[in-house]
Amino acid sequence: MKNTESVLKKIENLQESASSQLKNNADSNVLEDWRIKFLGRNGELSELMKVMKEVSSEDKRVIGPKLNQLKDNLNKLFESAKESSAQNLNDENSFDITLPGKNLSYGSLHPTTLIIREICEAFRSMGFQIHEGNEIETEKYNFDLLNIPSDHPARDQWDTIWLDLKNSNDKYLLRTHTSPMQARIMEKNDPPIRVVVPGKCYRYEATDATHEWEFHQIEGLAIDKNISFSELKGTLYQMARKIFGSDQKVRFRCDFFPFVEPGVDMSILWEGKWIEILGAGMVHPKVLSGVGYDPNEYSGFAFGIGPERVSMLKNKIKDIRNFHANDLRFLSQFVS
Ligand code: FA5
Repeated sequence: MKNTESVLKKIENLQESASSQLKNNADSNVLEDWRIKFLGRNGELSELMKVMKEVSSEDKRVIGPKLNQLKDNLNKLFESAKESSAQNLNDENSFDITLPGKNLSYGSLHPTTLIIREICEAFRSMGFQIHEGNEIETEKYNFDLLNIPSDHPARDQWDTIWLDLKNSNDKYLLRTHTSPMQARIMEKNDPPIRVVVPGKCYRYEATDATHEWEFHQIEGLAIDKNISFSELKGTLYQMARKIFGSDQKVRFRCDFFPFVEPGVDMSILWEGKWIEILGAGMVHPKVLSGVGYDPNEYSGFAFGIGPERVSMLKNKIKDIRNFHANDLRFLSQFVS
């Protein structure tokens, strides 16, 4: 007579060794070997079944269901292994490794981002830091601290998008230029300052080939003791040579901005024509004193560049509206 305990142990062992020997993704030959070994006519399960003849009818009631359960389990194991190997086989058949791979299309940097990075890098190499600012401004920073009081005719130059913010004493607007960052940076820092501030600006104006209502500027500001106009010229000339090439010619002409004195614009000679790319000047003493700097001690220069216009010249782009049209035929020309 067989001992019930030892039979139950054998059932358990067979279950364990059968499942541990059935490898994932086995090929059909390995599967068949497994089937013969465990489920075949002379396999380990059949062998174990033979004990039923040797046990008492009382033990049969305990061992019988366990053996049936084991048989059931082994059959299920086999079926599911067969299914998954068939699946693999199908996958392999449908995959022709000799076919050329599919090209993934990558995103790329926007042409505005590219030119902003290029211009900022030109200034960074001359010791300028890069800083960003807020696009929603108050009247104080966009106009008042830049020596543009509310009755000043210069305000008419900027068609402004005012914001109707409830419960606020300040007047808010979408900044018309990046120059408010001059005051914000000077208020928070002591000289020496050398910084460029790229960012978006907004003006309520009709669009055409060279004007957008939403565009970018890169503001620049350098404040220290004894900064002179020749440093302004030298810095901007160097930037133009870095962006457009070492033989680039530039031209400065007088211009008026209330927050600089004197004020200039800078043009570059491009395909035989002088094209204006930025406004600049020596920071006005009123702007310096407005942020608590002593104009007798400190001086400096500021400038505001339109990066889209620079990119238009460099890349022969005829219409500024291409930058925001989201047309892949345009954008994909800038994939580096
Ligand atoms: C200004 O906005 C001054 N804040 C620049 C400045 C800064 C002067 C510091 C002195 C000292 P202006 O409006 O000219 O100036 O704009 C400067 C540049 O921004 C232009 O040369 C042009 O490149 C770009 N720009 C201006 N308006 C638009 C527009 N509607 N669309 C695209 N680019 C524009």
